[in-house]
Amino acid sequence: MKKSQTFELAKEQYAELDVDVDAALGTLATIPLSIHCWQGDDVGGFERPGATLSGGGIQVTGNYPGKARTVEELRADLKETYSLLPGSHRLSLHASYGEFGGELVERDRIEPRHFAGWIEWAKERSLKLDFNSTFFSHPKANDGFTLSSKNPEIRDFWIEHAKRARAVSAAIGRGLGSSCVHNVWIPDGFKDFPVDRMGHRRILERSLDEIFEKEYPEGEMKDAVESKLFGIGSEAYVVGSHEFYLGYAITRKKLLALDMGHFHPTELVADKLSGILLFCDELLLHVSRPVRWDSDHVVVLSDELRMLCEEIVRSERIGRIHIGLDFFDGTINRIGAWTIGARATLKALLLALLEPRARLLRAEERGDYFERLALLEAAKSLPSGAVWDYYCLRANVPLDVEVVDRVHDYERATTSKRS
Ligand code: RNT
Ligand code: ZN
Repeated sequence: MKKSQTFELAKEQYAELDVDVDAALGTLATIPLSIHCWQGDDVGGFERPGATLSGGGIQVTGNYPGKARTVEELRADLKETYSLLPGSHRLSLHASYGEFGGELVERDRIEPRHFAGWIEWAKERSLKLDFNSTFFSHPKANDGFTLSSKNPEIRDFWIEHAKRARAVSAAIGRGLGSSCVHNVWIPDGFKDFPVDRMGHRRILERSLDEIFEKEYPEGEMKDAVESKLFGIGSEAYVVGSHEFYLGYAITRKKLLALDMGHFHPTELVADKLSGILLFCDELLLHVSRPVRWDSDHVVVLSDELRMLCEEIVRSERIGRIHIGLDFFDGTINRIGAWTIGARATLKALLLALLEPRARLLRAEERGDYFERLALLEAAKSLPSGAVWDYYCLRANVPLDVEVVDRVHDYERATTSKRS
């Protein structure tokens, strides 16, 4: 049977449950993912040749050959990745990925001109960019504190870095005509039980206030703050905890960033959205897959991801929820990793858009929880695969199994040639 026929049959089956498949696909096409640049080179960046991720309580494992070593290689790999994804998506850059022309530009000296090449490149492709300050892989982050450091010299250095990252973000947003989401994540914390929990949090509050003093038009940039439960070396205490940033984001009208790996293992980010959205206008998500800890595994179509996307769709605030990806696996083909994670996220969104929502809601409101459960179970085996395939075909991108050959071809032709 032809793909278009299976799609038509699938549509009929969904229509029986009052689900409008065309409308679902129409909505899906409007949702951009902010693809993280750092899967391409294991969070290395371009500050120094051969830079690797260090410090900051995050880790990449694996030495699969072919990682991007230069900005040109990273751009080529991104181009290949985007060609494997249906829809138009954004790119999330870290400050450490600037083009510094072979010179060592300190983090507190970065300027929009170091990102002009990215802006040009993005413009040519009608791609929009998001940005991140980089508070790790740096000698001034080695003692475990940045913005919440009690040492004013360290603290001021990082405050200046973040101010400049905001200026870069605003330049990006202006240049590309799309507000750039600037995210702040700091690794600050203690390995063992501290005595001055409040002290560091108070310092962080002040540092952030100083960073955000300058206001930029919303159309140019928006700030997000990302919380975390623990990191390697900050097991007992993380300054930027969820409670801290929830309070901060609400009182300062900032975006709260929720990373799926930054909570207790049984906590669901999905459950948090509706509570937070009542008090915060906008959110940033870091879609990730923690395996036992914040391990940043490649995202797959897991229950957690499905539930998250269901809540995004059900909230009816899709336009205000910025969906960023955050995983990095150095043990497998990196273009493959990007593609699997991004496509899994899109699929989860599609499944959520195909939910027989009106019927589910009626069952719930009638108190018929058997019917609610039965419908949720039935929805799992509805022909969403046929809808997804059709969506990919229509967008002129490969089907899931065809991705395998495409990634292997690119590997043979390109990444395997890198030493
Ligand atoms: C770290 C945070 C942060 C980073 C990226 C590289 O735990 O999740 O978002 O992963 O900034
Ligand atoms: Zn994150």
